[in-house]
Amino acid sequence: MAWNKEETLHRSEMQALQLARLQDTVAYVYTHNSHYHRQFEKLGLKPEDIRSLADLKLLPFTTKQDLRDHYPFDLFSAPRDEIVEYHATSGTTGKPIAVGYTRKDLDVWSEAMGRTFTGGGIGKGDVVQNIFGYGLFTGGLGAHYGAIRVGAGVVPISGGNSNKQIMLMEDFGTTALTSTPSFLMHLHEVGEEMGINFKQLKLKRALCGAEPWSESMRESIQEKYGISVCDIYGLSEITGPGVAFECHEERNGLHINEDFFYPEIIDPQSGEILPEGEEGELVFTTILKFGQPLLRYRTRDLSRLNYAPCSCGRTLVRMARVTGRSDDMLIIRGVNVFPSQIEAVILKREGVSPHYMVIVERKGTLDSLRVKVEVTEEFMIKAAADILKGDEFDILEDVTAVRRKKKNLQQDIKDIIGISVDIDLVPPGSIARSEGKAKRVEDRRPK
Ligand code: DLL
Repeated sequence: MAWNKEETLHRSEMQALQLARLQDTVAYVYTHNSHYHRQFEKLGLKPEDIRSLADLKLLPFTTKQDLRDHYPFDLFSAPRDEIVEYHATSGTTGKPIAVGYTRKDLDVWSEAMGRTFTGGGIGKGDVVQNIFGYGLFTGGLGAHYGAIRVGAGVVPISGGNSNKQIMLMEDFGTTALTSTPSFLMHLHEVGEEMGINFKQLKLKRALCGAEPWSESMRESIQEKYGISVCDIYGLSEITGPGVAFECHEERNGLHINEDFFYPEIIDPQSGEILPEGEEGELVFTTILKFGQPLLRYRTRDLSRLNYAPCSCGRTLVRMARVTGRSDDMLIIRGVNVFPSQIEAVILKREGVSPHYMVIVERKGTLDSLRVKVEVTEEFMIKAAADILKGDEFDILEDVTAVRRKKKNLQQDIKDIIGISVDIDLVPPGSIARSEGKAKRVEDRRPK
């Protein structure tokens, strides 16, 4: 059963609603945001030119770079005093991307998440242990609002702290989990070591998302916990979680809340709109958003659309599980990381060169990052001279210098990307040079 009647509209009713909202949005950003106003002028476009949904293709794309260039608030359309909540996410270099919500935006977000919880079979009477991080990340608060909207009881434990997670599951009688899939895999491992049999707890369901994952990982989590798991998708720029969700009845594609977020699939190279069913880059236009509405936002996520109504009764268009990205963004334990952020730190440091490699590995069930960086000739000469001076004390000094350099780099990178990395300092020239585009990432995670 759907949460809201908009989820089951006839296609023609949905399209009428979408067009009305799109036209309002276009008029609103044209009059309220100078970036979009300028873009319209450049294209010789007026809001009245958008007469049908097909006219969407006349509108300019918005990219992560646009958000970065207008950091923090220049893409907001609402006045600052109407913004009641802020979040932020990784940009491609040092600065994050900021997003802001008006009261009405929070209401729409909660509604989108209410549908997501209902789709996942979670509602009144459930105890939801919300493992998504609270803070600037949208996962924690987004899931929190959704749980409250459907009348479930929410335990706002946030991420980490495996022992306490397990204790609360037992003591509070948790029935539903909201988490990144990788953390649930990890938590199970910890629980097993403690002799916990998760199947004897009251757990029934989970909503997982915020990172790419596979059908086999779903099966594994379901089997380990004895629960049913739905995939949920979203991104901060559009709203956070709640852009699309699977229904527990079918679990065959994610229903997009398309009366709030209008989807298109484009060819990532040419920008052309692709026909239904073809894989390409997902693009969203927010059609009921006031703080920071975005036109044709390029998500870089690869997926497909399916307009056939679902046997669950919902008519919302479905997107296929996200299979990858058309850029180099990595998602490590739910945290978005761009190699360029790491590069920005390396370029600022003395003693290391811009030759580096980011290695993604899976240790046990958790993903980890290792950064291999070449030190400079000068650093080597200085280190060698220290060693050649001969006595043990100098060698120790040198070891300390290397250790200090590693530690500083580690801290700087953590400050920017938010997670710890291992650093390998290697001699100049030891990282393979490529002839074309430099290969900066080696993803050793099992597929
Ligand atoms: O990850 C919002 C979210 C929170 C979604 C909790 C689901 C659950 P960001 O941090 O802005 O927002 O990261 C957005 O994460 O563009 C995708 O690349 C990826 N992503 C999110 N959900 C999924 C998913 C949140 N179910 C970026 N499958 C997106 C694959 C996902 N990738």
